[in-house]
Amino acid sequence: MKAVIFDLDGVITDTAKYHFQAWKTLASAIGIQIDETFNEQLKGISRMDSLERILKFGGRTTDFSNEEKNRLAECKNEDYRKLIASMTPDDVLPGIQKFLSELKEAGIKIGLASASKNGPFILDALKITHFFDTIVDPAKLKKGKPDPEIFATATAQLNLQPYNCAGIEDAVAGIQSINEAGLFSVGVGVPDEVHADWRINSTEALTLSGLKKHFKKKI
Ligand code: B16
Ligand code: MG
Repeated sequence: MKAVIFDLDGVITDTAKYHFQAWKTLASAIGIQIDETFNEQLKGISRMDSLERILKFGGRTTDFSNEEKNRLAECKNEDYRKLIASMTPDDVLPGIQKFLSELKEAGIKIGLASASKNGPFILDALKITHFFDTIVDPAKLKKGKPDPEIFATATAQLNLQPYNCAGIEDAVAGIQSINEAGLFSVGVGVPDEVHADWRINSTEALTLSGLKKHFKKKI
């Protein structure tokens, strides 16, 4: 195994609660009420695709021009940026800091495959940017998760073949992206109906020895 590619939200830190809060405020301002169950569908989904899903859910798909939709998405992002402004290294999920150190010491490359355009800002706030050998820019992708493009791009940026890499995800769309791109998939708390090569309940279970053991088994 030559590289591990991380998702951000739900794997490195829990920004889902802030995304939810910001989307809930925005949706409610245009007369749509969303709850936590609906929010599960937005995990790993790009900002604009999330807005489209909310509009569809509220039956308002055709009510806004592209310009208005861009403004709505921007409005949500401003709100979201305010909520994440106070993030610190204490917000790194359990086990992640240690796991990143283990990978670094073992000479295994580390990549980020997050749908979030705020990814680099969040890594900085968490003070873990230095661990990353590559970060995919989601603005340059043609298709978002569940399309394999984002994980395939991460491995290509490292000049590695997908089968030599592992990807870690918490969202259904994300794990589908890893599987289709041909990486070894690690699912953190993903529902039983989606396939993950190694299934764990919490990031605390992430260790290099555990990952290597399961990775070898698959090969
Ligand atoms: P932004 P991930 C995703 O992050 C979130 O899960 C998703 O809810 C969000 O809409 C998306 O990033 C885009 O985020 O608005 O900050 O560009 O799970 O792929 O790390
Ligand atoms: Mg995620």
